[in-house]
Amino acid sequence: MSFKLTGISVSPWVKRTRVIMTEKQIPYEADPYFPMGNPTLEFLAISPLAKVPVLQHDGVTIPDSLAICAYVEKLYPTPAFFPAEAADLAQALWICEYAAALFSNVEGPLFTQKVLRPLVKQPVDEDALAAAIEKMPQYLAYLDSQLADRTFFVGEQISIADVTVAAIMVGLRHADSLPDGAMYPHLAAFVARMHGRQTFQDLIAEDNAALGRGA
Ligand SMILES: N[C@@H](CCC(=O)N[C@@H](CS)C(=O)NCC(=O)O)C(=O)O
Repeated sequence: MSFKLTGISVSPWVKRTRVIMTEKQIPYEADPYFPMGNPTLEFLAISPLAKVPVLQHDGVTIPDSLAICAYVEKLYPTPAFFPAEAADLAQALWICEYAAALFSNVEGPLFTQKVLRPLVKQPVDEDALAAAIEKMPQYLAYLDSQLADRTFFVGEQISIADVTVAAIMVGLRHADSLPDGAMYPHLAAFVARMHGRQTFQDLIAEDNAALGRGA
């Protein structure tokens, strides 16, 4: 049965799903739809919150990226992205939750103001931009402290936590706001490593094309 993934991959939530499906070598059809606050009735029927991504597979419809990642993990257990050990799994999911707050409070507003609005020739909301910039250090410092000298956020191998943080960091990359290596050395090195993976390289190139930017 084929997999269909709806959602433009500039979205970090679509991106984390695509990275994990690609790393698991699951073939899928990508439909780069974005509702832009004005979803079609057809889209609402598969995504009640009007958000991307949505996965459709074998009569199952899943309108949330974490649920999608958990679903494909069950179907294709290797390579694993959900840690097996209880405390590690809890920590990985917590980092995902923390990254969601980084998305809502920092990356989303920054990306909207610094990338999307100029792209569609809308004025930048300077207050929204300043609020996001003000909140950014606390998030970056916490993530840096959670990594410390380790390669990955949890355990010895890549997990959903790493993919999620790195996916959100792609938005900061597009907004020229990546963590400063002098202030957040662990996080900056982590982002460089993660964005150097082929799966991220390919999606960053796809973003650049969608955003009308050079590589
Ligand atoms: N918890 C959801 C969040 C998805 C989400 O926020 N998607 C945004 C794009 S990044 C969206 O679809 N927004 C729709 C809109 O703004 O119209 C998930 O992980 O899938």
